[in-house]
Amino acid sequence: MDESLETVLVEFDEDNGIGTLTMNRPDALNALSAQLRDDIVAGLELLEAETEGADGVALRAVVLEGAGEKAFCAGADIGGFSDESAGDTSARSHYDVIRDFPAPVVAKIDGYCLGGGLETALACDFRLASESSTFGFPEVNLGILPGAGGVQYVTKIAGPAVAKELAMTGDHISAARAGEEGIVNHVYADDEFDEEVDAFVTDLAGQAPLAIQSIKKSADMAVHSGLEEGLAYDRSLFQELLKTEDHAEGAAAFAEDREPEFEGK
Ligand code: CO8
Repeated sequence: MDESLETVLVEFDEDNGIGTLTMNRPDALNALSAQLRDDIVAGLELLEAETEGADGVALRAVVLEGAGEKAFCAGADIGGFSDESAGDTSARSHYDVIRDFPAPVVAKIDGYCLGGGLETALACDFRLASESSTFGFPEVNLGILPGAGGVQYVTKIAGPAVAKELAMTGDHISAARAGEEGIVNHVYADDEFDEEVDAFVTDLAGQAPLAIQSIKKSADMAVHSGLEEGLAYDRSLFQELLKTEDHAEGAAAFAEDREPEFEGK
């Protein structure tokens, strides 16, 4: 499948189950206009609809990337602040849709990752960055704060001092520093970036999809629940996974000393 929405390109590779969404406003460094935010949601819905109903789980992972050479995303579209829904917190946002999406979403970050762009990356399950990427919350320079959970998430990941430094200074930090602080999972050399990301996502897409879905739910639960509640939730997920064909396949493959072939059943 290859679809072109107004500001997002959508691809699905049936061979490996990997979907790709490309934010496609390179002249504006992929700034999040209302159209782009809507198209990210529409693109994810399209991927989900196109792949459902097949035998097992066809969509195994989604890569979210930015078009052009300079940016993953430079944040909210500054020109569109006053007349659109950038501050509307009532609607289900693209951040919510990414967080709740059944397949893991990997932010492939090559260049600027700022403001709402960093918050978009933080809504993803993984952040993989090229070494020349830069990160920051420049909102303070506009007299606002990162309104889509940026301070909350960075505080949980890296502690309040790092979150306050980013959000109060508006300074950019390097990919290396973002890696040290745990804000990104991996930082790769620029000339190896595409191939390293491909390898990471291909591995992810080959894992048992129902287990992956449960692990996503479990980790997200841990962010906002108490330990007892989280442990009970994990026990119920575990009992469900024990009943799946994927579990039987994983155990059989181990016993037979071969690679498992998971179908998401
Ligand atoms: N919005 C709109 N256009 C942008 C944005 C943006 N955020 N960032 C860059 N552009 C445009 C520029 O205007 C320029 O357009 P043109 O060529 O027509 O003049 C083009 O992209 C290229 O940009 P530059 O020439 O500035 O490129 P540089 O390499 O010199 O600089 C920077 C790159 C450092 C990224 C610089 O463009 C910059 O500082 N951009 C603004 C970044 C910013 O402040 N982002 C935060 C916005 S606020 C936000 O994200 C809040 C989210 C809250 C969500 C709340 C939900 C409830």
